[in-house]
Order: sequence, then structure tokens, then C-alpha cells
Amino acid sequence: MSSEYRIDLRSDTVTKPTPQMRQAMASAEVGDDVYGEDPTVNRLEEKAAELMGKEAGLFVPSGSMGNQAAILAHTQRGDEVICDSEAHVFYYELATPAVAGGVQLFPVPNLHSEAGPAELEKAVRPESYLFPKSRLLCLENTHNRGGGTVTSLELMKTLYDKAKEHNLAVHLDGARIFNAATYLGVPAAEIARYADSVMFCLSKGLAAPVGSVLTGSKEFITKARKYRKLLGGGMRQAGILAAAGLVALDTMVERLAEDHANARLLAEGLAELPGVELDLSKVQTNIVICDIKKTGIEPGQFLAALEEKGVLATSFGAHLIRFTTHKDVSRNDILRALAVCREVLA
Ligand code: TLP
Repeated sequence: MSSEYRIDLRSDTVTKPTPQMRQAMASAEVGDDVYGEDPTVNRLEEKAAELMGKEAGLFVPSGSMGNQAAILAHTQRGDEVICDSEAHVFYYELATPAVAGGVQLFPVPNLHSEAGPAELEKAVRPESYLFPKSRLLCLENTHNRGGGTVTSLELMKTLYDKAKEHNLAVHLDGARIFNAATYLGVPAAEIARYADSVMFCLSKGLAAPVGSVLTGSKEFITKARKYRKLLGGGMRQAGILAAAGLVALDTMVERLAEDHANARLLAEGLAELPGVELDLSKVQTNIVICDIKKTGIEPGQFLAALEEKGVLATSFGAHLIRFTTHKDVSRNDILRALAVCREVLA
């Protein structure tokens, strides 16, 4: 193996487009999407909506923009949005609801667990001149900081029904909804039915270079389209990107099971290393989070030592390290990465 060869497990966002994607991009039919005239974007939006069982779709440059356009479209200034305290919308999206919408997030612990419905119930504000208006529930499936864990259909339904009891809209950050659907063995629409709007990413496990799609009712997408423009996401001949997204949906969903098997192989190997702690029951999709505190090695040092030997992973706070599998790492790469982890910890 050349010393240049890197096994990049930092994220599934690092995937390179396939030759079929590049071909589709080169020959994509395009138009000005801000005028609604890009036929390839329109095709992608229709297809995405159909896959999620929704009326309409909106192509956006990133998952973050999809989530934030959704939050802005669901809320008004002074509203509150309930989400998990480890949710991407809260943890990694730069307080956009506050910055762009005058909207406050109310993060609650363990929203995607059995305790979730009770946490949601506690978080909903009573009608009062003292309180912000609880307007929206944001869910995340798979849950990234939870370890790529999948929220069951039963729990999705319970959370959705409870939100509706309180007249909340429900948005699903389904950045990795196809990983969740693969794990559950159901079409993605079965998960999406427990949300009014769903954002999913083309540029993670599905390997498209750029892009996500927000889906929902026609009325909601009309509103969200305006917020996409406000956030700077009105793209022009974006069919070049959408073309890769269409290929991603056609060719990359079925193979996600391979990434899940590789994550399991990696997790089982890591769990055997001295001082490495991880909960194998949480390794359900393509993400593996382990705690290296008991190895006595600092995370920064651990990551640097791995990198030196051609393996990249990422720090996930405290002593946590995240490894993410994807189409550009093979089973052999995983075995090699495990051997490197073993060497570094020896
Ligand atoms: N997540 C990235 C980082 O931002 C952490 C990653 O490497 O996993 N929702 C979820 C659940 C996500 O994991 C991400 C990206 C997003 C939204 C945002 O997508 P982008 O990066 O396209 O804005």
C-alpha cells in the first residue's frame, strides 16, 4: 500500500461521485432554477417527493440549508422549536433559527429514546403571555450524534401523534434516512410519513457531490423556496448537480447495507481493543462512536497517530471518536484500519 493511500473514515460526506454521476452531470439538461426552469432539478424534486410520500420537493445546496429553510417556513419570530440536545440542527447549525428567524430552539435530552415522548410532553409550553409558542418538533433519523442509531417506526409514530396533540408541526432531519430505511427494511416513505417535512442528503452515503432535498406539502415547499433564496441558496443551472443526485437515488441506495456491515466489522474489532469502550447495540448503520478514555491516550494524539498511518477518523467531543463507513472504503480498508488502531494502542 502506498503511503499516500488514505482510509478516510471521518464522514460519509467525503465520498467522490461515481463515473456514472460525472457522465450524467456532463450531459445534464439545464435551465435557470430560480425561474423554476431547470428540467433536471424539477425531475429530482419530483422524484424526491415521491420517495418521501410528499407532494413537493426543493433542491438545496446542503443539509443544513434544508433543515433551516424548513424551520423558517414552519415558524414565526418568537416561536420555539423542540429538538434533541444532540440534534444536528442544534449542535452544528450555527444558531441559524435565532440568527435568521428570531426563533428559539428548546433542546431536550433523549428525545429519540423511550423517554422521548415524556420529554416532549414536558417541553411543550402551555398557552401563556409568559412563554414562547411551541410550534415545531424536529426529529433526526438516523441520529448522528446518537451513533447513527435508528428511531423505530413505533417511536416515530408516538412522537408524531404527541406533537399533533399539541398542534406542533414535525420536521425530520433525514440526512441519512436511507440508512434508517435500510436498517428497518422499509421504504423511506414509511419513516417520512411521521413528519410534515423531511430533508434528506444526496451528498452523504449516496455519494453525490453536492445537495439535499427538502420535501413536504406544496404549500410548505412554496414557503420554503422563499427561505432558500433568503439563505442564499437560489442556484441557477443547478441541474448539473441534480443530475448526480438522480443517479445517487437510482444507484446508491441498495448498497448502503454494505456500509452497515463494514461499520459492524469495525465496531466488533474496536470493541476488542484494550481500553476502547463502545456499545455494539448502537451500531445500527454506518456510524461507529467509541470512547477511548480508558486507553489513556488523548483523542488528538490518537487521531494524529492514526493519520500518520493513513487512517482518518474524527473527534466527537470529550474522549469520543467517530468512524463513518461509506462507498469509498472497502472491507479490506476496514481490516487495515483495525490493524492500524491495534498498532496505535499497543
Ligand atoms: N453532518 C456532518 C457534520 O456536520 C457533523 C457529518 O460529517 O456527519 N443533518 C445531519 C444529521 C448531519 O449529520 C449533517 C451533516 C447535516 C444535517 C448537514 O448536512 P450538510 O453538511 O450538507 O449541511
